[in-house]
Amino acid sequence: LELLNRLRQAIPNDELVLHYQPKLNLASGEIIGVEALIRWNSPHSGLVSPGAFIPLAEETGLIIPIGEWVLQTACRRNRAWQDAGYPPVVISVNLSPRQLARGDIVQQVERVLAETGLDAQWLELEITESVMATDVEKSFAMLTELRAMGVRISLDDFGTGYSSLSYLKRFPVDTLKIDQSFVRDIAIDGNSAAIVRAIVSLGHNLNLNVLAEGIETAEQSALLRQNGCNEGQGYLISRPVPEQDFLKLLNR
Ligand code: G
Ligand code: G
Ligand code: NA
Ligand code: MN
Repeated sequence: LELLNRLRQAIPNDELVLHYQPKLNLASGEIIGVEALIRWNSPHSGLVSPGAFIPLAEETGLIIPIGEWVLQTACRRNRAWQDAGYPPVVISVNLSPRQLARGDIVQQVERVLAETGLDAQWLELEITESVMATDVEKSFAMLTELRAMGVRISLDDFGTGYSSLSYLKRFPVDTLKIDQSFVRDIAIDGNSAAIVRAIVSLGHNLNLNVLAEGIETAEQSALLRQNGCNEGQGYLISRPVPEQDFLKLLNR
């Protein structure tokens, strides 16, 4: 309860921050995008990772104002980088199922893009497979509208959820993010390697981008490229870092 009260104050007290993790074209080394990941700079406990407060925020509904803050901030910063002359990148924002369940995400995204002046093509929303399985018709309609606006959609943690492939066939999605559990074991476990290969060919055959997350070693990166996966993210390239550190990477 005390944690909850402190978390409620986090937005008005300006204690939330975004860190940024680049996404790379593995072949060229070029930064093609960046994922915004929230942290809570709490005067009480220091820099708190989202794993420690996002579940509470989801339970209590605080994820709604927090999620809106993340969307606003990510779009505003990305527009500021473009205005400052940095090479343009797509910024990805994680959406909780609850933010979609509320039903006004399309209007919220429209408003934030208008307020920040960011073109829709530079925003991507990361959703998990569970979103596709809950209230399918409503999710389908909202994602279709977002995509019609030019916003991209990626499926996070792909391969770990419960969704059937029939959802994938009809859902408006641009990118599959191969879950890091498969990437972690790709060099040591034949089954993980086989699953990665299957996701890559499934995605490409459906005309989707496929990105591997959680790349920690050069060997994993090489194996991914050998298996046709050309986009990646992970500690090998960069941890999620504060804005100024990300901009140094973007400038290189
Ligand atoms: O680095 P990492 O500790 O950043 O993130 C831990 C978890 O928190 C991940 O599952 C990530 O998707 C989630 N997360 C990070 N930032 C956000 C955010 O802005 N919104 C939501 N809903 N989840 C986030
Ligand atoms: O659920 P989502 O995929 O958004 O969560 C991303 C999480 O994975 C974040 O906590 C982020 O810090 C973490 N992460 C990103 N790259 C790596 C990596 O290379 N290795 C590990 N172990 N975690 C990573
Ligand atoms: Na994510
Ligand atoms: Mn993920």
